[in-house]
Amino acid sequence: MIPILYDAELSPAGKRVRMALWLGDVRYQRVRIDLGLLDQKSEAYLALNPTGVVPTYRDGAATVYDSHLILEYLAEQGLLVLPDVSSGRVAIAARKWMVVERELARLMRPAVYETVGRKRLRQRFSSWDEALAALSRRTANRGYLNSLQAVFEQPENTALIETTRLQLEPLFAAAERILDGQPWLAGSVMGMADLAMGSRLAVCSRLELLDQERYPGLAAYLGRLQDEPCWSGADDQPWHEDFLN
Ligand SMILES: N[C@@H](CCC(=O)N[C@@H](CS)C(=O)NCC(=O)O)C(=O)O
Repeated sequence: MIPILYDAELSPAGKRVRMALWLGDVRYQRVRIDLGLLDQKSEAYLALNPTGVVPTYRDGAATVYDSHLILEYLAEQGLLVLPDVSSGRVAIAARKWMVVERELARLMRPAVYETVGRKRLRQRFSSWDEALAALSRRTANRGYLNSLQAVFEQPENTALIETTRLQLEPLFAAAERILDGQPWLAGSVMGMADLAMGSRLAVCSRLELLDQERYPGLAAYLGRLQDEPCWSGADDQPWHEDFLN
């Protein structure tokens, strides 16, 4: 059976898995989860992945989440030949970057809702009632719905965005220090550490949470990464189908 990747538009977590699948030359089907409609909180999706986020990877009887665990799973399967993977095991140095990425993601989540989250919701729905009617088709859980209602109705909180920028700084600085002496987080060749961090740093930059002028090493790194064939190769994977209609 061909593996399935449940993924969403513009998801950095999905992208890192697609980069790994491209490098491993794995054939798979990409199923679209519409995050704006809360597909990820539907009963059908939560049955696959109770954390209610993308990506999820199904390979025969194995259902694997989150993105870093999927990378480790692919390494274990012998599909990733990378400098920081040996005998199917990901080096601790690379796993530390997985931890850093998770922390970046945790810290910036409220700012993501504050910026693109609110913008997309308001572009899609003209009132909260209209949004609620659509979202309630995916989930009856008031916890999910209430938090989106707050995003929809509240005015922009610019202080939160500034606070997030400051909180992210030590994590950017750690990567900048490493990249001062080597082109990749993994060393002289791109590796698992770069799959773990690259797509997240790109989103930080896109959302203006990472100031490339302040971190020239990260700016150059993002340029190198985007020149790698796996970066664009990951985006070439077409959607096979939508998860829910
Ligand atoms: N630690 C998880 C995080 C995944 C994650 O945050 N996914 C985001 C998209 S990049 C998501 O599905 N957000 C939807 C939501 O929060 O409801 C992983 O790396 O897989």
